[in-house]
Amino acid sequence: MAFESLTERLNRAMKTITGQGKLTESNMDEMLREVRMSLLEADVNYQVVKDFVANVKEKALGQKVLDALNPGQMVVKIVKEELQQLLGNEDAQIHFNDNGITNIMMAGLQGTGKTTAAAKIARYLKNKKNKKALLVACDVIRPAAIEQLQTLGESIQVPVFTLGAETSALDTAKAADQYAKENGFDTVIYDTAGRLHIDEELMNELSMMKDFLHPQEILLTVDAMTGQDIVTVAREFNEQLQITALIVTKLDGDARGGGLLSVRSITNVPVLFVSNGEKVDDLEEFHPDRMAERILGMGDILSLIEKAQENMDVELAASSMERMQSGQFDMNDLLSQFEQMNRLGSFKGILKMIPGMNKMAGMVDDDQMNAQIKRMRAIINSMTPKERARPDILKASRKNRIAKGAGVKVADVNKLLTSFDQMKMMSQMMSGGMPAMNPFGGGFGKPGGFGGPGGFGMSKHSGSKKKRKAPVKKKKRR
Ligand SMILES: Nc1nc2c(ncn2[C@@H]2O[C@H](COP(=O)(O)OP(=O)(O)O)[C@@H](O)[C@H]2O)c(=O)[nH]1
Ligand SMILES: [Mg+2]
Repeated sequence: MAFESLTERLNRAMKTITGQGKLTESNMDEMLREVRMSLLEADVNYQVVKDFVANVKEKALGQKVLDALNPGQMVVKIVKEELQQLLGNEDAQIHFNDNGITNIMMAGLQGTGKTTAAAKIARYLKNKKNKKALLVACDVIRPAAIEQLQTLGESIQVPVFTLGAETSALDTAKAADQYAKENGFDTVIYDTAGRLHIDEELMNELSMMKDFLHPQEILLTVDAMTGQDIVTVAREFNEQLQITALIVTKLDGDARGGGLLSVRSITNVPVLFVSNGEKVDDLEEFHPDRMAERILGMGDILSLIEKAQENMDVELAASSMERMQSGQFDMNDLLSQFEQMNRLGSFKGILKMIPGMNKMAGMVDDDQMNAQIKRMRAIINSMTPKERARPDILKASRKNRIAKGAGVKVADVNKLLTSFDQMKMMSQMMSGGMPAMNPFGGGFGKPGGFGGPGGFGMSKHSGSKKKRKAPVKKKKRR
């Protein structure tokens, strides 16, 4: 995931100051030096870093901050606000045409993710904005691109218009425009061809399409992995085409993130979406405030909730949660939780969105986790309905049978049963309520962290008004 080391370094930088009772120019300078290094190492543009640090310093040395009760936390807040400013401050929105069809034109270099993003946006418009969307295949340079778009269109059930690779992009666009009008489409997304580098031919083709379509949006896809090149590419495309917004792709890779952090302030073009995977639902609306918090390791619980609402069966999750808290949780619930989790994407990604869990995320190996979950699912699937409902009846012979059925060792079955017991116990403790977690406070296992005094599920100051359940005696099983 992008920003991993930036987050860690920024956190370290700010720890130097949050612990200090008094803010002085010297400990401030030390922190800012660290912040500056972190950003440069993340490949953020030099001038952007310079301005950023100067702004933070100016604000932090302001009288109010120095006199504040906890100046360290005030500085963290200032850094967050400056980061947010850098990322654009306001959420960008798609401009819809009030008096007719909204035309959206994709642009970008080859391989940056135009075709994939076109389909993702079509899906987003259809599901979230109730649009009747049409995809148009105007990449006639690479014949496979038409097929790629058709396959994607099929998977999201959005029609794809094409005249084949023999017709020029402009003629295809003209015909598609006519077709959209005749068939009641309200939003049309034009996929276009890319090149390895910006060249005149490409720009001419795109300009002609633009002149004909008068698109409400020209969306440029840029690849996060290319770092500061994003800025160069965006600037050139913007000069020649006046792009309206950016889609930063491949944030799921190990990009350092500098491109995303620099591009807005240098080109003044807002980021509309970020893409973090190859699947059609791996697209996120870009919110500068949430991204700033994510970069600072504060998590992004709002985006996580939205993702959950979109991908999970919320009712099912709620009822399983209820069963968990009332101690009725069984293997069927566990199985359905695994399935729901699966739909939320990578574990690393999920953990990162939870405040305070950033460090944990760094330790998680997604492949290993997936293999483990697959094993656990196979074990549960080998149980009879009765065994799933009452795992406490599992004795040696049943365990043997299940292990065989799932192709695992008996030890794996035992491991699952132990985890299940632990989950059950945890859930009963958690029903006492979750305290607010401080991103700069303790981590897992530390005081104030998970399981420690004042931590996750055990806090006396959790602020939850829910009644605490009496601890349930653990049943003996084996
Ligand atoms: N990991 C990852 N891969 C992506 C993302 N977006 C696109 N891709 C992949 O990048 C490759 C190029 O994408 P494509 O849409 O064909 O790029 P185009 O040449 O600009 O149309 C394909 O293999 C996509 O699956 C993303 O956000 N994350
Ligand atoms: Mg393409």
